Amino acid sequence: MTDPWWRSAVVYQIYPRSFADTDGDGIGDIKGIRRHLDHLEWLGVDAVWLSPVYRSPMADFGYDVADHTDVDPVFGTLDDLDALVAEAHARGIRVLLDWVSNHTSDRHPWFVASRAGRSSPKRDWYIWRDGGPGGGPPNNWRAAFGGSAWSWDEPTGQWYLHLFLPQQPDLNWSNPEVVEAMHDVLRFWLDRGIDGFRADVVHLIGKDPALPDQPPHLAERDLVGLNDQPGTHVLLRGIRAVLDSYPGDRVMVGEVNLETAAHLAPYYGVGDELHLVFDFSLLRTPWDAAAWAAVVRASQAALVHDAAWPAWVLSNHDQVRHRSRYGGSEARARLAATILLTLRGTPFVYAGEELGLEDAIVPDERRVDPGGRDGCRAPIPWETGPGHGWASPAPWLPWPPDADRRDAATLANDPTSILHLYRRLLRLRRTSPALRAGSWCEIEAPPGVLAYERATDTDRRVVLANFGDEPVAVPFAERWIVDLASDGAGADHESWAGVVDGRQAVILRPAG
Ligand code: TEU
Repeated sequence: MTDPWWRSAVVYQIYPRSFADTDGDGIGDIKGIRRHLDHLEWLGVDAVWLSPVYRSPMADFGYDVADHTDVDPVFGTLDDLDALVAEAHARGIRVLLDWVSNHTSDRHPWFVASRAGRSSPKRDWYIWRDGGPGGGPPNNWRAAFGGSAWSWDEPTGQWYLHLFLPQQPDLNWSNPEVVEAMHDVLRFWLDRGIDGFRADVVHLIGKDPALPDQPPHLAERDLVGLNDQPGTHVLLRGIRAVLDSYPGDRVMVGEVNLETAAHLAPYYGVGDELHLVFDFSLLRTPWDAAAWAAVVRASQAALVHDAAWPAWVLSNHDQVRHRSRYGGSEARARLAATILLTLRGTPFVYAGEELGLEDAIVPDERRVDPGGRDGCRAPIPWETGPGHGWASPAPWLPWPPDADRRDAATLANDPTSILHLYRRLLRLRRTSPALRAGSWCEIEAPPGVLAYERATDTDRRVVLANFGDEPVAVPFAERWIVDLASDGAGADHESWAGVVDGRQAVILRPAG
């Protein structure tokens, strides 16, 4: 059996609002994505994941879905989306959609019906409860963006649960009608040729039926204990069965926001739950070789089942971009990209990281996200000059720093740019079985250097990443050739001199 495509893929995340605007409203649209497929093909990505493009009141910029089977007019039409899928497929690029599994918009017809009355046939599609003993919320759960996770509905005299905004009521997945309706949403898109989904906070769908209070020591943190429920696994098996009933290795990558790889492993089941589970550990790891090594080791130790293939992430639309997290250093961003794209697992690249973008500085009066995540959602600069290739010179968020020098066109013309580094890394992965599918094994190196080998029976690569600022000698008995250096220094394909420079990563292959 050959490996499914997604095990050797590089997936590129597009936040459609911020990608490219063609109609001049300052908001990115689907036509904008179509216009830049050349960039994606040239870069060499295998698949794109689009953050939500469904009809939405945009309280959470699309993560509040009001119609799962139509496109919001701000992004275009269903025809535009079909055209995008066809054009991407023609270039060998697969398309994943975001499937917002845990909640809908409060304007979704399901919730409108649910809140219409206690005897509504859809009442039980969401999570309604009477007040607690003192008349307050039913329990002490907090919503992700602050405040209680419960809102009072005056006309029907009950509270409804929302782990995110009040405009995002949680679906009741213990109701089989909800399960069926959400499976139908998947089928709608699978029938249209969508290659898979990124499942938003999918670990939250199974809830402890008792809805117990959060233990006080966890009260201000994510609802980890309460969110990691056995019932979720039953639901994930049902979801998996829907995908696997289609040909073509459709994929479900789950956003499971739990602490460690050990928490993530059960979400793969025995190859009968999620195909991939994001590991966000690197997003939380300081700039330290030993800490990075510990993260990768923990993943290796936890994901022991054959079907449990890692999925690595450095940046996304919820977190400060990694170059900003690393103090703005492009050298560090290059080193991190070299690791991301040579680890064992499926890497996810967030649009703009290939340009080395930092978060935008967003003045208070321009902040729009209830979760404070505007900076990493700054528009992508495609060209120099006003508008940077956007149809409107004034997009919905400010441009990222250096937009005039970090636009895609400028960097494409500079073979030493970070954009070319990403492209070379993607090519190298394609041509190296070891990098695509090989084992991962840490090798001994001086402190401050993360060193590992990727190997199959026929191919071997060594990666050395020097997190420090000074050159470090790494003695090896064998002779090695430099496949690629993250800073582009020295001629590639030369014999390796045995020293890795400060803030440099190198990929080596055996000589001869
Ligand atoms: O995010 C889930 C989530 O819990 C976080 O990443 C959260 O946004 C972060 O902790 C706040 O700093 C997913 C989506 O990626 C996010 O954009 C949505 O807002 C959220 O679910 C609700 O759908």
